[in-house]
Amino acid sequence: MQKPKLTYFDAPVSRGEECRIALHLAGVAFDDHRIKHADWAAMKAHTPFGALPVFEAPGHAPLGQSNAILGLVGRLHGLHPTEPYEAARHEAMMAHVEDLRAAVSPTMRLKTEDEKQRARAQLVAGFLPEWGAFTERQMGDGPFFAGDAIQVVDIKLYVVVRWFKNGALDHIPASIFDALPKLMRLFGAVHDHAGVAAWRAKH
Ligand SMILES: N[C@@H](CCC(=O)N[C@@H](CS)C(=O)NCC(=O)O)C(=O)O
Repeated sequence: MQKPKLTYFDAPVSRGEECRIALHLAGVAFDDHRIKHADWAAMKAHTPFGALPVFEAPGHAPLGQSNAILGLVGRLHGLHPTEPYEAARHEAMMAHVEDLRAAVSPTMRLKTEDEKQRARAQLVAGFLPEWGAFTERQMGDGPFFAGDAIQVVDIKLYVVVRWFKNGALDHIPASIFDALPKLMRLFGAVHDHAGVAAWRAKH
């Protein structure tokens, strides 16, 4: 293996896309290995945690868990704080994003439309606005999570908010987080960031 490799499904979404964007912003020339869902079952047992993304760097064991990958890339390339307490504050927000995915993702596996509608109505009535309010409370004067410089936490927040804003989740309004000014400012700042826009244009 000559260069680092990031393996994820062939779609510009979720945990894999946030790692790809981080690697791109870090200026890392990486092998953007995209797999088909049909090939996943055969690969699953060979990954560190039975899930994607997986990051492989020459001379190191494969690394799973999106937040660990983001933290590593951020620390190596100036996209994550060096001060331990501030780094932990960013890591807490990244874990908060994973909590959001853990709440919403099970509704994608429900068998009937009725079950899905009911589960999502519950999220809209409680978990999602609470998640947004707690997120907003953690944010400062912006435009990014910790001021003027984009960091891996911003990429993670951007990708997860885009999931909702794209209207991809039936029964959850695409505008669910629109009333949160700091989160929306962050979303806009990441979206308009030259490196992020360049990545979007290419993929
Ligand atoms: N906590 C893990 C979750 C990884 C995860 O659930 N990945 C999904 C794709 S976003 C996956 O691999 N799904 C296929 C499977 O679990 O079999 C992380 O943050 O990387």
